[in-house]
Amino acid sequence: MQEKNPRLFVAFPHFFDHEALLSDFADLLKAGVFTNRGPLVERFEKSILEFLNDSNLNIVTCANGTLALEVALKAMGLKKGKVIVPSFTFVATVHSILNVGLDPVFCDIDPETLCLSPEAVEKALTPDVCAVLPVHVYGNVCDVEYFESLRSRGIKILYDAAHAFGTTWKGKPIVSWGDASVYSFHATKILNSGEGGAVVTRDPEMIKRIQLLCNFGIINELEVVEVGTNAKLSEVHALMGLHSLKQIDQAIQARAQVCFQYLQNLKDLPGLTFLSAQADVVNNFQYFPVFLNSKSMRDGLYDALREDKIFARKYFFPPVHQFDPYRTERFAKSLPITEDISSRVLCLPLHSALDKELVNFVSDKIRKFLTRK
Ligand code: T4K
Repeated sequence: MQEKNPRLFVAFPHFFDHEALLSDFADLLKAGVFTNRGPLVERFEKSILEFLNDSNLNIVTCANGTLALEVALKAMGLKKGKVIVPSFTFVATVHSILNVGLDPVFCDIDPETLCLSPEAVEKALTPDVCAVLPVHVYGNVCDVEYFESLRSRGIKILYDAAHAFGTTWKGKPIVSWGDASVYSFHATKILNSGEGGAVVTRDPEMIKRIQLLCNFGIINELEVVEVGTNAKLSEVHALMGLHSLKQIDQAIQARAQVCFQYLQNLKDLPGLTFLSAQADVVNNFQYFPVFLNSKSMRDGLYDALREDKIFARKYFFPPVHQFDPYRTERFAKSLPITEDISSRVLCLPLHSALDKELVNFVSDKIRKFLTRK
C-alpha cells in the first residue's frame, strides 16, 4: 500500500507554473489592494469573457458558486414561488433556493444526460412555478432547447454551470443560454481560484444589480439601495483564477487524455458503464463518472480503492432529497432515476496532474476488483 498521494484524490488544484503565480502574488502584496473590486477582479472578468468569446455575454465574479446562485436568483426579481431543481446535484444548488426564500421542487433526471428530465419538469409545472434551475451535471449539457421554450412561457431559467466551464453546445459556451448561468471556481473545478464563482448573463442590467447585491447594496458612502450581502471575489482569488485561466486549454487537454486512457483501460470490463458523448457538445472533462451494476458493487469498489489510497467520490450520493433538511413531507417526491444513478455512480480521480502511470494504477485496481473470483 502506498502513502496518501493527493494526486489520487478525485480532484487536485493543479497549477503548471508556480513561479509565475508566486511572483504575481508578491506584486499583489506590494500593491496592497486585496478586495472590493480591485484591478485583478476586473482583469479576471474581462479574461473570462474573452475566453467565452460571445460578445452578448456579461459577467460578475462572486466569492463562490453558492453565493453566485443566490444573488442571481435575487437579481431575477423572484420573490416567491416554486423553483424546479434536480436532486442529483451538490447540496448548494438546492440550498441556494431556500436561502433566498423560494421553494424548491425536486424533479427526476434523464438517464442519459443525468440532467433534469424535460418530461418530469413538464409534469411538475404548476402556475406557482416561477423558475427552473437545471444543472449541467459533470459538464454534460441539459436539454437547452426545452428550457429555452420554457422562457417563452414566462418561466425564468437559471443554469447551474458549476461543472461546465469550457463546455460548449452548438459552438457556443453553455452559459450563452437561459436568463443567467452560474460557474463555480472552487479548488476542485477546472477553472480554479481557490474559492470563487461567477454569474454570466446576456442582460447587462442584471449584472449591475448583482454587483450591488454582492457589495451590501452600497452605491456610495451615503446610499444603500438593496439588502445585499458580501459576495465579492478577493484579489488573491482573482489572481489564482487568472493563472488557472491562462492554462485552461492545457488543463482541459490533459484531462481529456486521462479520460481517454481510463476508457481504453476499462471499456471491456464486465459490470462497468460510462456516459455517452452528446451531440453538438464539446465536453470540458470536469468529472469521469463510472456506473456499477448495483449499490453494493459501487460501495465495494469505493472501499477497495480507498484501501489503496485512491479517493474516488460518490458524486452525488445521497441525492439531495435524502439529506436531513429535505427528508420532510414538504419535499417528498418519487425520483427513481435519481435514486438508481446515485446508488451506482463513482467519480474517478481526474485532474491535469494525473500522469499515465497513476491512471494505469487506478485502472488496474478497478480491473482487479471487478474480475476477482
Ligand atoms: N453547484 C454544483 C453542481 C456544485 O458541484 C457546486 C460545488 C456548487 C454548485 C457550489 O459551488 P461552490 O460554492 O463550491 O463554489 C466539493 C466542493 O467543495 C464543491 O465546490 C463542489 N461543488 C463539490 C462537487 O465538491 P466536497 O465536500 O466533495 O469537497 P472535498 O473537500 O471533499 O474535496 C474533494 C477532493 O478534492 C478531496 O478529496 C481533495 C481535493 N481537494 C479539495 C480541496 C478543497 C484538493 O486537492 N484541494 C482542495 O483545496 O465538495
